[in-house]
Amino acid sequence: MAFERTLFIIKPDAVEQRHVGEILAAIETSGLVLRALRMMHLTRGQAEAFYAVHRARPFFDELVRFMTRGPVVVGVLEGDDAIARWRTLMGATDPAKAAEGTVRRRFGRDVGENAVHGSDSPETARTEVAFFFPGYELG
Ligand code: 3AN
Repeated sequence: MAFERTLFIIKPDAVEQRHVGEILAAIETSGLVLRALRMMHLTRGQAEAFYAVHRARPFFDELVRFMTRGPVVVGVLEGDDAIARWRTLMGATDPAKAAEGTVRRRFGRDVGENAVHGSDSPETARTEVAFFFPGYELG
């Protein structure tokens, strides 16, 4: 077991539908620790840069439009195996395939509007945390 930090995003669909509180409650109930939190409205440039690995995918434009259509909540979670634990709590990318009780099953609509994001590896987590919390002293 490794102590980790991971980045999460509560996406515009979940913010619009006022699920921020329930998602933060699910995080805290799971035992993961909230380490940083910020609400912001992504610019097109920020969304394109954040999702740069998906630039060649057919859904890239749709993804950028979606992620910039309203405010998001971004934050850092920490704990033992935080990356895998948050991904388990999020559920599968497609909410219809996500396990019962997961955040995407509860609040997601489809593979695009799926309520939340989570880093997928320690390297990605470091890059993504630095992207939204540059120079932030996480201790
Ligand atoms: P995950 O977020 O579960 O790691 P990825 O890395 O496959 O999933 O996809 C990154 C993001 O791109 C997803 N969270 C989703 O919002 C979006 N996405 C993935 N597939 C599609 C698709 N077919 N159409 C629209 N958006 C998609």
